[in-house]
Amino acid sequence: VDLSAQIANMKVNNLFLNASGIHCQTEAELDDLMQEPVSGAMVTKSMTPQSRFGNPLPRYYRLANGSINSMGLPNEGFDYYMDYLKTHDQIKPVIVSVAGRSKEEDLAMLHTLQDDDSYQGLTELNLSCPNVIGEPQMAYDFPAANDLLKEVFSFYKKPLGIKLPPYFDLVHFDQIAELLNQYPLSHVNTINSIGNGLWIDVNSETVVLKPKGGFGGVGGSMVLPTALANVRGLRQRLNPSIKIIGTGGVTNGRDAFAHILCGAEMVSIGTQLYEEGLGAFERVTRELTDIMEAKGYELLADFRGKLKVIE
Ligand code: RRO
Repeated sequence: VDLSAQIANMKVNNLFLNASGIHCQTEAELDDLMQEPVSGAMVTKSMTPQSRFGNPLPRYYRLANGSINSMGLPNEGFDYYMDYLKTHDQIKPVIVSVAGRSKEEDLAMLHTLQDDDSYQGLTELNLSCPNVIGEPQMAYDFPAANDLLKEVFSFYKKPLGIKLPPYFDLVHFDQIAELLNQYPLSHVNTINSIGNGLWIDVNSETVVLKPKGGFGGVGGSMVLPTALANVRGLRQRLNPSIKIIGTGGVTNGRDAFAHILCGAEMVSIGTQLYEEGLGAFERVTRELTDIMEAKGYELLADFRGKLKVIE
């Protein structure tokens, strides 16, 4: 079967990539993703202009059906990743994820990307980090997000997508889609972790994460229904030119198949990739291939977005 996909100028022969934040902070980790033989693309850890240690530890905790994290945007800084791109062969496309801590930081990084002729890749603006202390998730503030995008697209001409948090009300799907449809986005990536969950160790009567009193972003299979609803809800509302990267709750080929049925062009693996290691790409790809073969599907387009509803 053919698992190829395309977003803007980025063509891949396999639809899977890491979810941003997973195995993509350091040069060694990026090299691992670059050498991994199955995944079609990769994305960097969300970056800020300066390197950051992030939040105090413990800041990741494995749950029975997922994970909770409050990493706090640890990254090596914008220049480190630009240098990585200039000094490493790109066997597969690299999406650059930017997450400034202010509008000014976002604009500064995007200006540098726009002005760098050697950079022609896809960029993703993360408007949905739930874990930086004192900073709300921008994509829940529609006027602020609109302000930022208006300014960004006044100068930014390369392919740009945005990373969204999950929405939970259809009115919010309507509102964010109407806002995003004003802009020539290459894609939206949905969902980020479900922000500000809380897990408790009942024996010790204590939270499991140190930052923010234990509050953190929830990921893994427990968020799959929310992820599918967001891929589906946005696919039904966004301009067809805006592709969707489906992220959230993918642990096997069936989950990926479901994301594609909802309209995903590409699919990311987060918590499962962290827990299983990079071999997850080969396994999930094989599982998806098996399902497609059993159903007689040759292309992702044979079933992408073709979810059936009960009349
Ligand atoms: O670094 C993080 O704490 C983090 C980020 Br930037 C994000 O976008 N999503 C997430 O779950 N964690």
